[in-house]
Amino acid sequence: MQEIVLVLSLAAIAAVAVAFLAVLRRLEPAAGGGGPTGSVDALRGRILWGAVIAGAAIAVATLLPWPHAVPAGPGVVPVHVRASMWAWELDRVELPIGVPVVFHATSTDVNHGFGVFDPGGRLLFQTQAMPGWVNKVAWTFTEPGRYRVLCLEYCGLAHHGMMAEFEVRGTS
Ligand SMILES: [Cu+2]
Repeated sequence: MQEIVLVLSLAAIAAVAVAFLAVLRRLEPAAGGGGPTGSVDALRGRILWGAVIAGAAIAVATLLPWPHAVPAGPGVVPVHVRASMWAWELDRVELPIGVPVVFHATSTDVNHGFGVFDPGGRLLFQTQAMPGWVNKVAWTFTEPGRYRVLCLEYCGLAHHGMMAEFEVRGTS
């Protein structure tokens, strides 16, 4: 499903780009080109293409590593997360340090935001917990301690009380 959405999005982006380029090609050069207006147009064009290239570079750099592969295999610890108004169910509450952990998050009712906070209260990562869908998010813990799960998507009256905890311990 996500691959279909990606392909459709890329096709739509390509269609918009083709239309944009077709309009650019049909534009007539400024009257009396070469004069002051021509140089302003040339500068505008350089700024536009500079912005396009910078935007593409920033988008790619912030999406790395690509393509967001979720680790799998015998060394990976799976944790199944089920959200419902207004509680979290995790099938493991003790997790190891230094090993990839993959959280499989889903919901039994409405959308919830699965957010994991370190012992200092800093948000480490989050994903949506959605009914009828499993979102996977991978994390390798580096510090022991008690971590908290909070809901980051408003889901009703007791949303603020929707929390859980798990312990991260060294493997030795
Ligand atoms: Cu909520």
